[in-house]
Amino acid sequence: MNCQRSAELFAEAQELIPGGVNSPVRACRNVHADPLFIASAKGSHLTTVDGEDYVDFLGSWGPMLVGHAHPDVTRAIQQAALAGTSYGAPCQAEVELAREVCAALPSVEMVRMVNSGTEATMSALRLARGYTGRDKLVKFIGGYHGHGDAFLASAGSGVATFSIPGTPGVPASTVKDTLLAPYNDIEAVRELFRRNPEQIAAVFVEPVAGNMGLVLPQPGFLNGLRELCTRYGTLLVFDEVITGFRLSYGGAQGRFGVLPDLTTFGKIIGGGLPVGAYGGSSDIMSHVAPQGEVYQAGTLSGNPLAMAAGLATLRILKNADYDALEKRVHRFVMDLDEILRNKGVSVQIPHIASLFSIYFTEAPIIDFSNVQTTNQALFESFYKQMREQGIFMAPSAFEANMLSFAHTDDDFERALDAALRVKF
Ligand code: HOZ
Repeated sequence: MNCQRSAELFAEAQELIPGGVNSPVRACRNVHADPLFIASAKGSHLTTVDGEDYVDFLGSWGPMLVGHAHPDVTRAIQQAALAGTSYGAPCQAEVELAREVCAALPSVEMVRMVNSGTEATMSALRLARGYTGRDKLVKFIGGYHGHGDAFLASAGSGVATFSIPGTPGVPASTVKDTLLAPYNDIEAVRELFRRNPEQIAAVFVEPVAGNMGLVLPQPGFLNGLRELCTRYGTLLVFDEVITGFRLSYGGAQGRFGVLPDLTTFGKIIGGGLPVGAYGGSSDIMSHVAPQGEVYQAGTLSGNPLAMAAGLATLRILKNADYDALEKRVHRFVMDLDEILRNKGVSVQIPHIASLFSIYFTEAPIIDFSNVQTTNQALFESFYKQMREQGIFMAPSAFEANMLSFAHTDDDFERALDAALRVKF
């Protein structure tokens, strides 16, 4: 594949933007590749500035569940733009999107729109602290909830990808209240509660972990968290920034039947525009200013373009056949697994709904310590050879691939053909 123009732009970008990118993982450093610069995207495909076509398995890290440039979404954005791009005053689309979100998730009676998943989790943490009058939070090792200070202890995503131990700039006093447990380890969480009774404001969890690669919750884990939080008066916060509207229309909570106290959203609810949100019961959400005293604000929150894109996306998803997509993804993963095993490598490909990750290991993946022992050299080799053949995948073993309703059988075939040609 020709990458010459991408390389030129990357060289220029590195003079102007730290690392040449506006978000670390996309720099592809840990797989020793340069990023591809994208000129356009349509459906399940990306076209680079060099005019090369790629099947997109990354989906912009999650938002593109209906595919790129879906005509309904594009039209909604165009119409909204003609009516002005920001008012700093309420608009009807905010109410409509809030109604749609509340209708989709029984645990959410009120929702506040923000501009990113990071903002959503930071705001949810403040609300949980304000509501409970407690300071501590529990998060899971390898779990990622955006780049808010309190969450950057043993975080996943880029923090894991680049093995950043603790981020300079985050005061020790800020993370001292962040308690850590291994993902899927309910006993460890129980112990944290025993040692810190009446001090834990919230347990933050990705109901399916998607930022240490994909790690599925073990049976009983989410229910166990629900029971502990209820017993200790702690808020259970599901970070559904990745899983919201993806695992099912009702998110991971709809799929697993475990209801959190607060939910954070991002990605899909903005239809590819910058949106995040957090929501929960009216009782808890009424503590947010100006109804309550927990302050949180944003000039572009509820932005009319972003609301229009989110609404159009949810309207498509409401009638989408999630089961059919999951079956197609499952078949693809099974075929890929067989192809790779026939090459003599050990591989695990956990998958659920339209998400999957590839780990080169024989050991089952239960938590971040398992992910850390996977073979990174094999991952790098696989990633590069797939990319060279036009398959654009998550550029880190600590991230998940995110497929869409736009992926065709041809796309899957092309990826399987590419995998057949990979040499280890
Ligand atoms: N936080 C994203 C991965 N989990 C990365 C987003 C990006 O680099 O665009």
